[in-house]
Amino acid sequence: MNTMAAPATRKRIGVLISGRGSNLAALLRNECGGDVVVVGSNKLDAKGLELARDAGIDTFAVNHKQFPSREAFDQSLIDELTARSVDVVVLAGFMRILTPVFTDHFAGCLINIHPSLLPSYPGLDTHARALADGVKLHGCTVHLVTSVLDHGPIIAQAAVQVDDDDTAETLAAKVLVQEHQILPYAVRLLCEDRLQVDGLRVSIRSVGAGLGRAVSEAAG
Ligand code: NHR
Ligand code: GAR
Repeated sequence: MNTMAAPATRKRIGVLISGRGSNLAALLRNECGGDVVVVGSNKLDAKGLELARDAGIDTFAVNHKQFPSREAFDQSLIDELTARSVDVVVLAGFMRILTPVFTDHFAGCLINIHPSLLPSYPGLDTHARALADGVKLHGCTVHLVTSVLDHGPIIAQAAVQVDDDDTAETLAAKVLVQEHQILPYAVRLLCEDRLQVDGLRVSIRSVGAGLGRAVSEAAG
């Protein structure tokens, strides 16, 4: 009898951006457990859209200003993403707050890279705020997105030291290097169904845990 579990199909990933797309590039450079099939933006001129097109990836842009409400904008994003049968959505420098219309639709398959060590510094302008507070450690967080801004279950974090001569720009550059490490890692965990979520706590199942169970069950 064949006790091998069927290989799971690769997840179809949609990435939402608003700007240059360096985190998108990190996803394309690294194995992240799935395939980036579409990149969308609320900014028609986002540099990251060009990067995606150059890589042969489908793109769309929807100008949020052309919608009567945040909910209507969110619904158009859902329509674009579901038209491409996306399983996982990654916010990679996406700058529009999403309503429950969107976060409920993609609950559990939606993640964000945020440039601070959450729960410190949710929201915008994180590097300048961290410097002004005199913190000695700063960093980035990948979390599952819920309707509460920058407050979903944390999947991965990385810290950097704040040096005396850091400016918001030098600090952002140091944090960005870490973002490019932890985002592909976290997307891979999500795509491989390895996240176990209990309230705000996320634990990571070891590789093959599911396969081992499937094999032992099949073997009786
Ligand atoms: N939506 C929900 N519901 N939950 C989260 O955790 C989200 C989210 C949407 C985006 C990214 C986030 C970040 O990592 C993100 C997380 C935009 C703003 C913001 O204030 C805040 C946080 C984040 C993204 N946006 C303004 C707005 O009115 C517009 C700002 C601008 O265009 O520059 O939407 O930090
Ligand atoms: C990244 O630093 C990301 O963490 C941040 O924007 C930058 C996007 O860079 N996200 C937010 O501030 C979300 N509010 P990228 O376009 O080069 O990936």
